[in-house]
Amino acid sequence: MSNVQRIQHCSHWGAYTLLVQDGRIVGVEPFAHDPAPSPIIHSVPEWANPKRRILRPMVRKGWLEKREHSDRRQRGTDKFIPVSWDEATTLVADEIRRVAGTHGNAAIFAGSYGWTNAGRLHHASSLLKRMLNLVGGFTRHVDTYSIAAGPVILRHTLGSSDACDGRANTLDTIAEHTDTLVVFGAMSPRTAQTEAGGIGVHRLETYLRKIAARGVRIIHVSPLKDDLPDWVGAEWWPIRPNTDTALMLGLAGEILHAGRHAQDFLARCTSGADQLLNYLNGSSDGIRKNAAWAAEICGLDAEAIRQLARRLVDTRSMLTVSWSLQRAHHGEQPFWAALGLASVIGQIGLPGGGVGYGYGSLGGVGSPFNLGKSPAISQLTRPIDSFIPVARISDMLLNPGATFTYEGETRTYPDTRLVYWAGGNPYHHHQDLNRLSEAWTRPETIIVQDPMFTATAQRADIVLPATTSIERNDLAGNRRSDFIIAMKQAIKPVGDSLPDFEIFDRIAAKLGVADRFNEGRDEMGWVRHLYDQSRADAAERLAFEMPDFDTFWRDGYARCPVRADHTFLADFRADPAAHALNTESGRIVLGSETLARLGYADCPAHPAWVEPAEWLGNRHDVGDLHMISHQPAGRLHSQIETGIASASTKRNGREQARLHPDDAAARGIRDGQTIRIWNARGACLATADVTDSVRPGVLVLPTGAWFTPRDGMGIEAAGNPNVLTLDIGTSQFGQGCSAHTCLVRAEPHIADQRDAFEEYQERLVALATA
Ligand SMILES: Nc1nc2c(c(=O)[nH]1)N[C@H]1C(S)=C(S)[C@@H](COP(=O)(O)OP(=O)(O)OC[C@H]3O[C@@H](n4cnc5c(=O)[nH]c(N)nc54)[C@H](O)[C@@H]3O)O[C@H]1N2
Ligand SMILES: Nc1nc2c(c(=O)[nH]1)N[C@H]1C(S)=C(S)[C@@H](COP(=O)(O)OP(=O)(O)OC[C@H]3O[C@@H](n4cnc5c(=O)[nH]c(N)nc54)[C@H](O)[C@@H]3O)O[C@H]1N2
Ligand SMILES: [Mo]
Repeated sequence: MSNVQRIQHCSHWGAYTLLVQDGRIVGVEPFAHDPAPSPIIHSVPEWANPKRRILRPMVRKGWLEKREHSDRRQRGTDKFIPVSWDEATTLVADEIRRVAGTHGNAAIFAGSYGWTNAGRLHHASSLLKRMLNLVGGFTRHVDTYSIAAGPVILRHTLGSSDACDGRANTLDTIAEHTDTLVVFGAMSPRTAQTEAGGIGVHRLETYLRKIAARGVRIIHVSPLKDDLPDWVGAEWWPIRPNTDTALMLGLAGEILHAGRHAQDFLARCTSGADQLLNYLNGSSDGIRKNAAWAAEICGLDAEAIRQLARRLVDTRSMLTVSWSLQRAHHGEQPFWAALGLASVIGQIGLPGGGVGYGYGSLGGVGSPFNLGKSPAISQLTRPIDSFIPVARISDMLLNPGATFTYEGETRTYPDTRLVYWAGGNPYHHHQDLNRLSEAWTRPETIIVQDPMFTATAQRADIVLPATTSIERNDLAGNRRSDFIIAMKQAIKPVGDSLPDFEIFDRIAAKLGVADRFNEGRDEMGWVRHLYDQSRADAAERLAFEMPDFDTFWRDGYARCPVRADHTFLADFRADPAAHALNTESGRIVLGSETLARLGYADCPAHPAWVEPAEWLGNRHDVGDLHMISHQPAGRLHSQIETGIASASTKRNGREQARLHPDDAAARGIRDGQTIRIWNARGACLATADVTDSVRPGVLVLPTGAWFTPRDGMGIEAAGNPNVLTLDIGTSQFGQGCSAHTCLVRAEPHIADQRDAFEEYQERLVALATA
């Protein structure tokens, strides 16, 4: 092809080259250094499709007429009126001033959770926070939907969240030293496709092949068989969802009853171990935690559990726990119980031994990690300290002034008048969307900034169209990636959209703080500056030479200083006093004084089995299925839902729900049929995928289908599982989201076979044709 330009770019799913001819993308090629590129790169051209985009700034008709007195129930129904950028930015700046002046800055909620794009300059929520910190601040969020209960409990029991942030044992050491690997959840190329801030090299499969080639015995504990690739040769233990804590405690109990527990390690390196051991041997509650006890709860074989317990202490053993396990009611417990089990085994700090969290949950977890400074634009300092735990958004909007607890503190929800969301999609990510829809009627004003006409943007008062990353210049990088990658502009902005930095710079100008917002730099000035900061840090702190900016920009990538071959807590194990952890005892906490003082029934003072609110245990009704709403294979969350990689995972224009042949037969469901999935919170449609790769009693429906409610019928047409999920905190302590705790029913749906995209698109046309 003649006159085809080759343009280096990167997204959360990896680096790639865009082939551009006459201003159009005509091809996508993977990054030459990537052994396992993600198919999602081929969805990128869909970003340029104007049908999916917000083409100009728009204001909801009712809001334009009545401002804070508008009928907020018309969100999502009222027509939008197009306005100029000058009008739009004036409306936004005036509204920020009004709310801050009348109600105080805490009445502005700008937590704005979301993955936005991989660029470190045009990182929408960071820029929003930077701008608002210059005018008095805002209410923010803490933790993430990905991990909240996990890091909260690990900070108290292990002194930091490093072990779940990609700084536990690196996978190269596991491939080399581990004999027995127990995988709780997944270690899947499906989720390892993505990494927040982009990834140069997808390495999970390379490590898994090494692990398999060395004949490591792998026990895979998950309700879904393909959470580990077939070729790894694991033994599948199809556990009942949300019961892993019982299995971990049962294994620890077996080891204790056999007298094989690591007494020396427990004494030297842990505190409060007696509380855990007394619970395991039943002296604290009269119930012995052993294989038989665990088997009953988990729906697994008791003898297999007994044998595994022996093997864990006879061989070098490593436990891995996916982030998904803590995205469930009492999600603190599986993370803490795994730490307890690893302590009882006593191999923490030895090569290939111990416990780690989130391997493969993101592509960089377990890979060599970046020791340098990852490029990031500063959010500046916070003038106020108002926050909510990230997943308590509906609670906050519905209950202004009410109290909530977090990490042992009691705080108050602010009275939110203005919500500004940039680069996130709560109608994708939040649980119980019908409850969110009620909460969404509470704020006086909602501003959404996004390239796509998302379900959230449809329900805003002011929508600001951002460009996608391929319409501007930026750079990608993060703490778990060994490359910084150039993200070069490939095409012109679609419609009247503007780069996020430009949008906030214009609003900052109206608020009189542009100088401090932009510090005198334009887009390329900032890209250069952020790169130079990382380069200088690598040189000064680590004596690592990165190429100069012009070389980086010409080549399209630069390598960062990384650490491979890392054994977590090796120093601490060797000398616990000299390398004390940042916990109440300086050691691993297995019985917590802090939690004992708090006395929370839903987060006890030692790792414990506490029944989740919904599960397939004794109290469920026959006919219930436990729904796992895991990450979608063909896209990142709701991003590029209509792209080729995402569309190829659908059937009959809908998301597919996997269920076991026995469950399908019992309900008269045939493979490929449209089914209705429902519970007391909502209902959605999906296409049945009948397969014995799921445990009986479990239904797997990926997240990310664009929220397409049918007016008046209470049914969602595209297969968005969050109309069904439960919106409660993991516990009073961690307050994470409990997405994976959810019972549903399913039945054949005798109705039209309409493509859900078409229904979605009709709504967009109806809203935007003013
Ligand atoms: N049931 C259930 N729910 C879940 C989960 C689950 O396991 N089960 N998982 C949870 C998890 S782990 C997460 S992280 C969340 C993810 O939730 P989100 O991060 O909110 O999901 P995304 O779809 O990635 O939303 C990103 C938004 O940013 C927009 N965007 C992309 N690029 C740009 C840009 O350059 N500028 C601007 N302004 N916007 C941009 C996209 O169009 C999209 O609307 O979902 C959570 N929800
Ligand atoms: N392709 C793609 N990759 C992604 C994302 C995406 O949207 N698309 N999102 C990214 C993000 S933001 C995050 S945070 C990570 C999340 O990474 P994870 O949390 O690891 O991913 P999930 O897909 O939610 O869950 C992994 C598996 O855990 C299993 N599981 C669920 N509940 C239980 C349980 O109670 N016990 C056991 N033993 N297993 C259980 C399910 O079978 C599920 O398939 O994924 C990232 N990777
Ligand atoms: Mo996440």
